[in-house]
Amino acid sequence: MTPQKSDRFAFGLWTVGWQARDPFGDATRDWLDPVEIVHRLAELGAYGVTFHDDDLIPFGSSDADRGLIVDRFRKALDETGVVVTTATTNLFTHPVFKEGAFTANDRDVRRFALKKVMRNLDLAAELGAKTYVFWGGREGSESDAAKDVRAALDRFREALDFLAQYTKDQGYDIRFALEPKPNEPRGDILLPTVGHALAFISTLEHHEMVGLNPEVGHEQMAGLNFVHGIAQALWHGKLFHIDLNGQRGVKYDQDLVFGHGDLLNSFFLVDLLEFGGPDGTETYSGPRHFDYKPLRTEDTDGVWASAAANMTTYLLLKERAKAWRADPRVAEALAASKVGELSLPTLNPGESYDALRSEPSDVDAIAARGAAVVALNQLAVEHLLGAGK
Ligand SMILES: [Mn+2]
Repeated sequence: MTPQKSDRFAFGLWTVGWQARDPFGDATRDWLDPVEIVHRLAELGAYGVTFHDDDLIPFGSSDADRGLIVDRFRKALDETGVVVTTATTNLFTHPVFKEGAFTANDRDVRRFALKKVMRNLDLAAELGAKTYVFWGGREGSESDAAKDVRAALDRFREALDFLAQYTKDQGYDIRFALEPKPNEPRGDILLPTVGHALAFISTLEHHEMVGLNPEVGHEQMAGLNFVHGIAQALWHGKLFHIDLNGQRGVKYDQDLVFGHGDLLNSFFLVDLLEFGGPDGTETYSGPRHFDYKPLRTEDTDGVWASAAANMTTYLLLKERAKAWRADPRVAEALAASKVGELSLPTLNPGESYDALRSEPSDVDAIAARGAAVVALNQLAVEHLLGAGK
C-alpha cells in the first residue's frame, strides 16, 4: 500500500500545514514551511500540492517578498517532481471578507475580491494548475433580512462570468470548480450543496468551463449521501475535482482523515471513482485531493502519519472494491437485485401510448418480489472487513 505518483494523490498546503487553531483554542503546532511540506509530501508518495494564495504568500507581502517565496516554492517543486494541480483564493480569513466576498453587500469588498482572485489566477497558471477552486465560505448570512439572496446570486454569477472571461482572455488552460458547503463559517452559505451548485452553473456565461469540487464532509454535514452527489455530478459531466475527507454525521465540519467518518460510503465512493465507468474503468481522472485537517491533538509526527493514513485508506478501499467486484457472489447478488436492469430503457423503441396502456400488469405478483438488497450490502461489508473471498 505504498502510494505512487500514478495514484494522483494531492494535498492542500492548509491541510498538513494547519496549526490547529480553533474557535476555542490557540494553535497546538508550529508553522510548517511550504517548502518542507512539498518535500515531506513527495517522500510519502504524493503527486500534487494545492494552495490558497495566502497559504503560500502571506496577505500583504511586498512584491519583493512574493517573488522570493514563489522562487523557493518553485525550486521545491522542481526538486521533488510534485506538481501544482489546483489553486484557490482565500476570500474568508481577512476581516474585509466578514460579510462576504463576491456577494458582499459592500461593493468595494466585491471589487477587492475580484482583484485578489485575478492575481492568484496568474500565479496558478504560472505554476501549471489546471483547476481553480471557488469555495465561498463567507458568501452567506446569519439573517434573512441582511442578504438579498437573488441579488447575491446575480453578483456571484457576475464574478464567475468575469473571472472566466479573464481566464480565457489570458489564454490560461484552467477550469473552475465550485465547492459547495451548507454552513460554517457563515450561518448559511450560498450554493450549499452539489445540487444547488449544479443548477447555478447552468446559468453561467461560460458554463462549460465551470464544474464542481464536492467535499465528502460538506455534503454529509447536510445529511446527504456523498456517493449520490458524486454520481449526479458525473452524470452532468461536472466532476472537475474532488475533496476527500471524513465526517461523522450532521455537525461542525470535522475534516477527518478520509475513511475516518462513514467508511461504507467511502468504500462505495472509491468504487464509483475507480471502477464505475464502462467495463470497470475509472469515472474520474483528476487528482485524488485530500482536504482534511490533522487532529488538533497531534504533534508534527502525527501530522505526517495522518497524511499517510489518507492515502493508505484510499488504496485499501480501492483494493477491497476491486475484490468486491470480482466476487462471483457479488455478481449473483447484483443480478438478484436487478441493478443492471435499471440500464434498460423503461419504454420499448417507438412504443405507442396504447401499447403501454394495454399491457397487463400483475401488480400483486410484482409487489411480492424481494429486492435482495441486504445480501448485496452485506457482501460489501464483508469485503470491507477483509472477509471477502
Ligand atoms: Mn471541510
